[in-house]
Amino acid sequence: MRPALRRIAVITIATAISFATLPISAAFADDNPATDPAGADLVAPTGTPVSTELNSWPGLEVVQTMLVKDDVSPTAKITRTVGWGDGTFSSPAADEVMVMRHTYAKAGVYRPLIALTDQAGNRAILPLLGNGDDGRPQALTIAEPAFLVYLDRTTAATKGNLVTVSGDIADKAMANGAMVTWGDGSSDNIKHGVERTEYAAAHQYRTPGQYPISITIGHHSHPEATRVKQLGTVTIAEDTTKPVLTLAKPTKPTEAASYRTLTGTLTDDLSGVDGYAYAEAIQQRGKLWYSYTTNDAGAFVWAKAKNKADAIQQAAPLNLLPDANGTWTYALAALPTKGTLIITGQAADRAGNATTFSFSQVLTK
Ligand SMILES: [Ca+2]
Ligand SMILES: [Ca+2]
Repeated sequence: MRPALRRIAVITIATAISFATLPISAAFADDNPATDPAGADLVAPTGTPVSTELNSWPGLEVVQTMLVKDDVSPTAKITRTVGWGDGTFSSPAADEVMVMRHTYAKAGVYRPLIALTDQAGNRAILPLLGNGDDGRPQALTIAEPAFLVYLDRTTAATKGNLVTVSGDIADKAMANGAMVTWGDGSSDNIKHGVERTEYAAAHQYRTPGQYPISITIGHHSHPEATRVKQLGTVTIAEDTTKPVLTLAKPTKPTEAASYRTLTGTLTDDLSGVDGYAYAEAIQQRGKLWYSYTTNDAGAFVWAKAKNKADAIQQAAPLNLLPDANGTWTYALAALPTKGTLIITGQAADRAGNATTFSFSQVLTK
């Protein structure tokens, strides 16, 4: 124990942090003569951080905990004063594991200190957050979250099309996830990993209009605390035009073999064709009706039906997938035969505008 050196250190720190509210006598209290009788309390209490918050937002309460012990004085007799570094001080309850709460009003980098004094007046002034890897007192950074590094989003779309928001949330003091609010009453939670903070979300609007989009995040250790970032509006345009769905008539339309591969077009001028599109094929052979459908084994066959309505009902919907040019093809696994071939089709654009076609042809060979 080197009381003289400790006193100098105490005075230096106390001066640096303007520990003005501490009684001056306390700063010298551990400068007792080394001639104290054996068993006297000569050692100042210790304070070990248990859990610390190193990042937070202005106006949000931070919680720091510290284990406080002394070699002689009981825990309840150790006095404590916290200097938060923003000009305010507090005297937390004298628990062994001491919970300290403070709300910083302003952004800044703070290095809070704590003074622990035992019954004999030995006092230690310690960094409240302990020392970092560099041996220096750890700092607490209070800042509004620079949480949104904005990357990309849709600003205009046609009804039915997906509006996307994607970016990177760059803040250590953020939630495990964030939420996109689309402005039409709906929202989507965004999940991301501990290290990766990229986010992406997509939404489909039902009604044309202008919608404000925002991102909300919560603090990682205070989920109830949120910050909202307005991203601006997206404009959704109406689409009232039907898609165009056609079936190409074969060059030899009366020959069954011409229908080995059906082909046609599916296009839409606005929202796009990814609503739904399918065709169905039935056939009348004399008085009998057949439908192109699957059997119990899952293979496509021409199956006998009771009547025309039954044939329509049991016909399999054949999905039509247009390529980038709007051309679709569909290969039939089984050819029709002589008789009347009826092919119908239905499609809708992304906005829900529907269209149909009906094709009828007598096959003679
Ligand atoms: Ca002591
Ligand atoms: Ca359309």
